[in-house]
Amino acid sequence: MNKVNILQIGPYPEWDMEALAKNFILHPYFSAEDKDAFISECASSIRGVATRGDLGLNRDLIESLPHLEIISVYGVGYDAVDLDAARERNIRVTNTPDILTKDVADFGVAMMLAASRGIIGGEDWVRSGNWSQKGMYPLKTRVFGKRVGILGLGRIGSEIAKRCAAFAMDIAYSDLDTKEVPNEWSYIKDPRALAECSDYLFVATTGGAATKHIVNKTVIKALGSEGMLINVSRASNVDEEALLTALESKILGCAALDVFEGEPDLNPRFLELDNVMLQPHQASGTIDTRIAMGHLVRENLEAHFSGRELLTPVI
Ligand code: 8YV
Repeated sequence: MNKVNILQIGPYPEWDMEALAKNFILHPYFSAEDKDAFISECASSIRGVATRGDLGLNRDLIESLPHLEIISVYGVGYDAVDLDAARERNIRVTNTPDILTKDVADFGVAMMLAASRGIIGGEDWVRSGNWSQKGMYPLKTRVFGKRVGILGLGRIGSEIAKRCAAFAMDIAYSDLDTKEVPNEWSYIKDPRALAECSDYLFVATTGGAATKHIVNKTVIKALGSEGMLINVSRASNVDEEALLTALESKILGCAALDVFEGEPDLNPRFLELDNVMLQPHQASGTIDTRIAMGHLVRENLEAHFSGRELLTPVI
């Protein structure tokens, strides 16, 4: 296979960049100072794009690449890729599903446990000397046996539910339709009604227009002053303004968030709050998973340019 020119939208781990550069000519868009000049210089040679779930590829960039054939996403979420623009040009799009599911579920449950049991604050209490000076750390919130609501019982939502079931928690879920699940899990179609009967509400839906602000002011209020919202999906699924106002006024008890509007430059109001756990979009961030994600990105590109079937096509 002659080396094909690939536009790389965002950095990958070093090992992935080296592996990609073995079979492709990489054009690092992320390090270009003048991005427009960079694109006009390489646009005519670009046949593939390597991007990330949090970065995607918008219509302007797609339209600026006349010979683009495939967009390979490092991530399961492709909501940041303009699929309509890709379809109009029969451009293929791939993602990296399944291989990150369990790590993302682990991380969501870890955030629930860490925020409820004050694990980060506890570490601080010890390191700051408060334990010896002020005595025992304040008591925190029990997790096992509580009620969990899962918004979006897809691959990640199902794995979160399984893990919570192991904590003897009551499981309820909302999705477009009922799913094949254990009898004791209940289906509640309406997100507000689901929030109303949940102590913990996990947001595990895909991102995009269809689920934008599915967690709105009413849903947040229904979750209530004792409730916790946990988001390991996309910030766009939550009305962030309503969330901030509810956390500031304690209408909502607390939140544990891995994704933010405008990340990594999140709204500074979050930094003022003591009832929110903030994480840097790392739910799939394990070496094992990222190696597998990089591998799948390359395999999809190599398959396409070798005329073989794509491994994980979106379109
Ligand atoms: C990112 C994600 O792709 O899988 C997704 O959709 O959002 C993440 O796994 C990853 O953080 C790389 O940026």
